[in-house]
Amino acid sequence: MTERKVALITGATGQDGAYLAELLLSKGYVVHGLKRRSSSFNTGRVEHLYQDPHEDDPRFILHYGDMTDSTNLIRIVQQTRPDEIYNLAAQSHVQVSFETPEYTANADAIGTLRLLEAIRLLDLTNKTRFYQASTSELYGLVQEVPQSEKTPFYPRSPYAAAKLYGYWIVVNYREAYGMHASNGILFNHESPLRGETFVTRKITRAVAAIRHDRQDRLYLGNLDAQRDWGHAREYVRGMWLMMQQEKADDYVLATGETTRVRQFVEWAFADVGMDIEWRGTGVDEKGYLRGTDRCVVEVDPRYFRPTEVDLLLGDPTKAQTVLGWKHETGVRELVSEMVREDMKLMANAPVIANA
Ligand code: NDP
Ligand code: GDR
Repeated sequence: MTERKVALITGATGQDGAYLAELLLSKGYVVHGLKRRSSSFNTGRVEHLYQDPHEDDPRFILHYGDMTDSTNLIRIVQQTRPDEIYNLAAQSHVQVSFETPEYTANADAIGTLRLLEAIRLLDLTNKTRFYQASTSELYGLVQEVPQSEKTPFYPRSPYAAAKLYGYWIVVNYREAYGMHASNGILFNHESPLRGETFVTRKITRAVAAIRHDRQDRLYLGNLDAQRDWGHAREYVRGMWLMMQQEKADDYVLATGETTRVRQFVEWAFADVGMDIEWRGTGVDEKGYLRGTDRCVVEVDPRYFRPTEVDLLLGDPTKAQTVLGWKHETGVRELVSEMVREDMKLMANAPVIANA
């Protein structure tokens, strides 16, 4: 019998971690995941994969850990001796990174280094392959459209600056030590499992709440930002494909189509048969939003970022050619799936506080 492959996923409780764990389990892997200690349950996205640790030979095992704790990471890598590490854990919210820049650097930048060092210290350089969750946020200030592996980086947030370190330390460990370490430069990818504070999920959740009369308006920031939105389930397959290549390398995963936030909002409300009343771009001298009438979508400057990324549009040609990867779900279909799932959740939710 051939040995099962072993994977370690950091960020296993996040959107991508959940889809990736599902994919790897379906391929016969033993999957170890890192989860953070929290005062309430944070494993909702992987509940369906949960296996009682008392069962014989469990294939999905969660370990407490944190990207800011070297000894913990070294111990988990030592215990699990993975064939593949997928480093998905991160403080992944761009706006929050302006509030918590030092923590974001610690978890996202130095956390990546800690894992690479764990592989090296434990003499696993020739055994363990490494995937780094790099991001289209690295491109930041628009210099070239569409953006490919060759486009220069210009990070526009503490998050992106931390991820820039992560990107380059991965390249360096590949070149310096011959490690099989790859960067997936992934453009935005969403799903019904997306965190509720990212704009797509915030919108689809609000649409469902408004449709069910549980919320009367949706506050948003920059409606003109343009993003290349794909489906998370398809992007985790791209991560896995990168790890199966003989040679490590860096790849863009994107759809090659970009959409404004405003358009996403329009499609989402259209799906539940509602018209939008757009309101307010300013605040009065006291800092209150102008206008008191009931409305559906209102711009609130508190969601503006100190520095914004205006336009992301990826060129996935290399991934198509080398990995044979291509997105399947278009953005319009993605919106409908997310609205449909949030409508179901809202119909079953007892009481929801106004967002
Ligand atoms: P999520 O925010 O949904 O998940 C992040 C995961 O990281 C969660 O499991 C979270 O734990 C965990 N985490 C956060 N901080 C720490 C820490 N200090 N120690 C250990 N675990 C931690 O992100 P996504 O799934 O959307 O993204 C996965 C990765 O891909 C991230 O690195 C993100 O930056 C990157 N990325 C995402 C893109 C996207 O569009 N989704 C695009 C490009 C890159 P908990 O559940 O407890 O919060
Ligand atoms: P992003 O995703 O910053 O691209 O990072 P997010 O959904 O937060 O923002 C996308 C765009 O929408 C604008 N926006 C708002 N954003 C939020 N969150 N809330 C609002 O109310 C709002 N109104 C407008 C933003 O200004 C922005 O332009 C995501 C994360 O998953 C990162 O981890 C990942 O690296 C990148 O995608 C690629």
